[in-house]
Amino acid sequence: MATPTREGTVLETKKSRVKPPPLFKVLILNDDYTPMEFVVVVLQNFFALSRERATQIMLKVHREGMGVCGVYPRDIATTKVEQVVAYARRHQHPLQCVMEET
Ligand code: TYC
Repeated sequence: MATPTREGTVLETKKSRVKPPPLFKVLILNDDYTPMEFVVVVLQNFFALSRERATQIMLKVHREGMGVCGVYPRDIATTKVEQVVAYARRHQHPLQCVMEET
């Protein structure tokens, strides 16, 4: 496709051959032992969610088994997963956090 400018030059647009970087969902999984309040605090502190949104997501995970905390580029998703799992283990809770390409 060619787009003439006012100055008379022609800008040729070219189809990009590079794919946009992939995005990853960060998910938390339900378990029978991690306290609900702990999960809400994790969602607020690591995913910058309001108390209300964090509570909604925690309850969805509690009822349905898993839920999305956020969507990020690979490096950021990897760091979130590592931080959440390390924080949960430090507090001796079995909370699981994983990532999955969108
Ligand atoms: N099922 C847990 C309980 O009843 C609460 C919980 C919610 C645990 C979400 C993990 O990702 C989770 N205490």
